[in-house]
Amino acid sequence: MKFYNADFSPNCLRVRAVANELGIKLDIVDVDLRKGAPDAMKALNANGKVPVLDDKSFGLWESRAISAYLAGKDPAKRLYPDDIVKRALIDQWSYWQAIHLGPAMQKVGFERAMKKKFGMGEPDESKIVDSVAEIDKFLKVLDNGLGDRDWIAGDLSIADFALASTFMFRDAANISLASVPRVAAWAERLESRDSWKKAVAPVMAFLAA
Ligand SMILES: N[C@@H](CCC(=O)N[C@@H](CS)C(=O)NCC(=O)O)C(=O)O
Repeated sequence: MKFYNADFSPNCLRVRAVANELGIKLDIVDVDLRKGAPDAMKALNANGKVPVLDDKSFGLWESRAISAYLAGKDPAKRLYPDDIVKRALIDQWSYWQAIHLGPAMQKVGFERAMKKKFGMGEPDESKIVDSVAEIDKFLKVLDNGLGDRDWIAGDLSIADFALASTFMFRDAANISLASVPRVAAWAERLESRDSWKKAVAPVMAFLAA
C-alpha cells in the first residue's frame, strides 16, 4: 500500500503508528507540500492534503478514516473492534481530537515551534491566548476521560493514536502535562511502544533539524 506522507504532519504520524502496531508495511511516498502534491496523489485526493492511502488504486484520505481502514485489515488486533459501545467511544474521542483538542494544539504548536522553523517569523503569544485556554480545559477533559484506564476506550485503539499524535509538538511548544498526571502517564505509556517510537522518529528528526 502506498502512503503519501509528510514527516512534520501529526495526521500522517497517527497512521504510520497504527500501521506499525498492526505490522502493516506502508510504501512511504514523502511529499514536499511547499512544492505541491504530486499528480498521482491529487488524483486520489483533490484536497491535495496528506495523508493519502493508495491501496491498489483505492484512494482514501482523512487520517482517522485511514487508521480505521487499516485496523479493519487485521480485526484480531482489535484496534477498532466491532462492539458498538467500544466503537462509539473510539469514534467519540477521535472526533473530539479532530474537532477540539487537535486544532487548539496545532495552533499553539505552529505559533511556538513551527512558525520559526518554516521561516514565517517569531512566535506571537497574543495570537494563541484563546487556544492556550482551550488546551487547559481540554486536557482536564482528557484526564477525567482516562480515569483509571490505561487506554482511552478501555483497550488500546486507533483513538489512542489519534489523540497521541496531537501531542507531538508539546515539548517544542512548551505545553506541560504536569497538571494532568493521567494524561502524562497515558502519553508515556503510548510513546514507549515500538510502533510509536518508529513512527515518531522522522518527526523528531524534522524538529531537531
Ligand atoms: N483532516 C485531515 C487533515 C489533513 C491535513 O490538513 N494535512 C496537512 C498536513 S498536517 C496538509 O496536507 N496540508 C497541506 C495543505 O493544506 O496544502 C486528516 O486528518 O487527514
